[in-house]
Amino acid sequence: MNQLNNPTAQAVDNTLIYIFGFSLLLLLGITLVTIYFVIKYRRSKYPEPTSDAHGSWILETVWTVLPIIIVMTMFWYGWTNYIGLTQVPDNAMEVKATARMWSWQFEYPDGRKTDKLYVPVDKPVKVLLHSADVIHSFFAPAFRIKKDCVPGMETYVWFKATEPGSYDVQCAEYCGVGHAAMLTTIEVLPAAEYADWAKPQQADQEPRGLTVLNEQGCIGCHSLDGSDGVGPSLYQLAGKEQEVEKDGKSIEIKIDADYLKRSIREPNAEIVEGFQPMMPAYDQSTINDADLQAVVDYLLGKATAAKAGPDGATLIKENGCLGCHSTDGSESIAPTFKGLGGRQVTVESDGKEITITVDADYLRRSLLKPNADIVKGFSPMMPAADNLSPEEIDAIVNYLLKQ
Ligand code: HEC
Ligand code: HEC
Ligand SMILES: [Cu+2]
Repeated sequence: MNQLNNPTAQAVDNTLIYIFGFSLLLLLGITLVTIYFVIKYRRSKYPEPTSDAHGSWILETVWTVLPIIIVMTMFWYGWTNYIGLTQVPDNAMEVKATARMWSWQFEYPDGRKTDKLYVPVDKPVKVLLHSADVIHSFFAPAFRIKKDCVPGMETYVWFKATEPGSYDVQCAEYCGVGHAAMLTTIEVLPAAEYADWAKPQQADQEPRGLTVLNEQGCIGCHSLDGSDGVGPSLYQLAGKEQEVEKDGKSIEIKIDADYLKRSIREPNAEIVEGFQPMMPAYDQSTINDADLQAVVDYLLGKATAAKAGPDGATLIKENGCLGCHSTDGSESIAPTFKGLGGRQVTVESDGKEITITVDADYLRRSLLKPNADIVKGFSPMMPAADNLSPEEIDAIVNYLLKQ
């Protein structure tokens, strides 16, 4: 709570100060006048009433009209500022927030998911609030915004941060044993840093094979888009039949990893029909075996698939698993993930107690049908991970097996 000059905080604070200011003024004024009269007209000094007033229309009008004006301005002030909290500026960026026992997940328009809310400074943000289970409440004190997240219903809040920083978000609706831990932050980044954060991470994830092709100048003779140059295009080679000249004879070869490795290490062993034998040989000292493998994987279309796959460590963070499970061995409401692969667990299955060694099947079942086997000593409160794709489930299972 280090900054309050943002629009929503100002709206709420101004209304509060206005109402509180008048209340304080009236409290002090009335108390002081009361004390003054009590002392001044005390009985020892004036045993008999001294005044004989029978009414004053001026006084009555003033003390009726003045309070009406005061409470009506309080209402007007409160009303307009409340409306301001519900009217989202047109240029607002939308983020979907999902509350679940006991974590927050934020989903951005490009599909990216995080457990903290990342936003650029000086940009209005509309947060669409959802709940995956019970009622939670999104409370960001620095922006003076608080709204319930209700299952089956969409609510929203908006805010605009005017200074970079990290601002607390807390669940403000008691939602079970993990409620107090249902904390996260709004990370407000300077515009340039946010753009950096939001840009697709393509550059970093370029497959190694492609990097080698560029670095070694292969692209000077080979295209990657299907057009032939000095050498044949390296586009979609996997499984292709290639006419080559080998020992003076023309034969047909099916392109596979061995053939590709040979084409690079000894390009003159087989010459592709229609091309000159002018490709230089690349030996171990130029392209080592690991890079050769990376190039071959890339040319066979394997590298990209492996790279783009979801990552288990990120998935368990994004999907709120760490709201209940730990990775450091500590246990409260749910078993820890530490040492899970190969662990012996005692579970209750159809009312019987059985001991199981944790393997991929068991983990998959735990995720998709968490109530089929209940780990002994814990309550059946794990939600089914049925919002995850099969690839994501696999990635999580592989990750958990290695814990
Ligand atoms: C000076 C131009 C040149 C350079 C540089 C070059 N090549 Fe070649 N490459 C060729 C030619 C010409 C052929 C076809 C004749 C042959 O088979 O040797 C060829 C054939 C190939 C083939 C067989 C393609 C097929 O369709 O069967 C592969 C694979 C290949 N090159 C990969 C590479 C890689 C990887 C590099 C970089 C490490 C590279 N080339 C660098 C000229 C080049
Ligand atoms: C609301 C709390 C909660 C959340 C969120 C949660 N779990 Fe669980 N999980 C539990 C509890 C409690 C158990 C033990 C009882 C049972 O077996 O159902 C459990 C059991 C498991 C088990 C079996 C563990 C063992 O020791 O045999 C696995 C695996 C698991 N959870 C993975 C996950 C993953 C992955 C996620 C995120 C997609 C997740 N859980 C989200 C509460 C939770
Ligand atoms: Cu909550």
